[in-house]
Amino acid sequence: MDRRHFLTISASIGALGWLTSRCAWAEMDHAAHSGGAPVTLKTAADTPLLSESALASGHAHVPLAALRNTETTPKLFQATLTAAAHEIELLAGTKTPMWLYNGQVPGPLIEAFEGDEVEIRFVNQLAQASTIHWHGLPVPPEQDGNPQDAVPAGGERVYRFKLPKDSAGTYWYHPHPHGDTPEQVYRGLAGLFIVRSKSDPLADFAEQHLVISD
Ligand SMILES: [Cu+2]
Repeated sequence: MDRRHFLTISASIGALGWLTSRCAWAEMDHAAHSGGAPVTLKTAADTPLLSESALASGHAHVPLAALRNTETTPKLFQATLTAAAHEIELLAGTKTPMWLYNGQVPGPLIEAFEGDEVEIRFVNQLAQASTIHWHGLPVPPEQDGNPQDAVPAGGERVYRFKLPKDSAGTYWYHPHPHGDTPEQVYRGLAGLFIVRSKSDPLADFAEQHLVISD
């Protein structure tokens, strides 16, 4: 990896990490001001922090698992995202309860092209209402998982939108129900959405996708 490439990747990771944490905090702030259920976060006083050596390190980076397109028709991306509670072994021997899309942390990576039609069936197996908000994507309001369009616990719906020309970029998706957005995001519901261009001038660059959460 040459230095320039490294800087490019660092800049992308930095921007995404910043975006993710900034949005999560903005959502918490929003919930605090909109009369949503109070958000109670455990503090270090409740739960001691892990030692630095408790987490795995030194391993090769594992690529993000992609959401498989179940449709063979060209220019159509069709798949299902199911939000549900899971227990994940982030630490060997310890089960951590999380709420996840398709059981994956982070949620599956969605990759599609400008001009594609996207149809994502959302199955809500959480015990509370939820939505999927396509953060930053140019999506019609009624398809953008806004709080007024919540999918009830046990319900489902299909989100349909077309990825317009010049929308190529790195985005993320997350729940956006009224009042419960912070809890659903910090329990693990979030994933990357990459829109590609057929004429990407940087297509030959190697990529590595990281999702940074806290
Ligand atoms: Cu957002």
